[in-house]
Amino acid sequence: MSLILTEIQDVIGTIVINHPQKRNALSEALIDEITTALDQFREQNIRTAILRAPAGAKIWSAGHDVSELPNRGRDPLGWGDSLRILVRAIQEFPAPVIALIEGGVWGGGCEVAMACDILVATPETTFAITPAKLGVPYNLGGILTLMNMIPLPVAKEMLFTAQPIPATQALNLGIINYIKPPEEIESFVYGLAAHIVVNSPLSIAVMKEELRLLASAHAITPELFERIQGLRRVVYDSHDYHEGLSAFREKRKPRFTGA
Ligand code: LCV
Repeated sequence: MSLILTEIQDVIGTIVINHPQKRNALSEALIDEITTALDQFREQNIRTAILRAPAGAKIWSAGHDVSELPNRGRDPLGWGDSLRILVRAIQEFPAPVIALIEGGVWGGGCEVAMACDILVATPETTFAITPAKLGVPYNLGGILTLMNMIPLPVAKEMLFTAQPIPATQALNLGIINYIKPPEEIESFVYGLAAHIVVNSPLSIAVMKEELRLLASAHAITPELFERIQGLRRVVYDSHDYHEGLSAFREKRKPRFTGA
């Protein structure tokens, strides 16, 4: 059974993440379908892609599929992790990707939404960044995304509390471009796409790539990289990481000890 739906209208392609039973948790299978759809859109010269959940969804995405996170001792968010593959596929897609967001966006779902080029959300949308809830060592790419999008004190608050922020706050922070009511969001987003697709796709593709390269152009020494990876390793080797995953699977509150 397909976990997404796709639709093409002229040069606008839509991907609907459609696995409500698991609240659109981003499993490897689901991500594989999205990246395959993006590859097809690329071949079909799609000039704007729209990534959304079904109309009226209460959860846009519950984030990483926690049941697929590796056990203690292995980096859960490494380069080859499927969520990172999806983030790169969106960032490297040679046309704008608009996130049409309804409902809660959790953990890795925030990274996927923030990888999109333009974000439009309904008033009920919330964003929660959750690694601390699970005992997960957040990766450098994820941290950098936050640092590029959110003022540092807010990024810290979101990371440390793991509590959702409302759409109005996300708008004030510039994380999202617009808030639109559910009955208007679709026509608004397709109207935005219509403005994009009449412009030069080559010019847009190059500007998107320029922005991606410049936004990630942070000098980092081997020593700094190894130090951060060493710090992260302490977390994914820890009892806390094991406890976070166990608690999620057993549907109970975690008892973190800091060890
Ligand atoms: C697998 C799920 C999930 C899920 N995975 O429905 O960025 S990081 O570091 O944090 C990264 C590692 C990450 O992204 O981690 C995931 C972060 N996500 C969360 O913390 C959200 C976890 N989910 C929830 O809190 C709730 O499910 C929400 C509030 C999204 C929806 O609540 P609701 O009452 O509507 P249920 O909790 O009953 O979930 C329905 C089914 O979806 C599964 C969940 O286990 C349940 O499965 P069963 O029907 O088999 O019991 N599910 C939800 N989220 N991230 N599975």
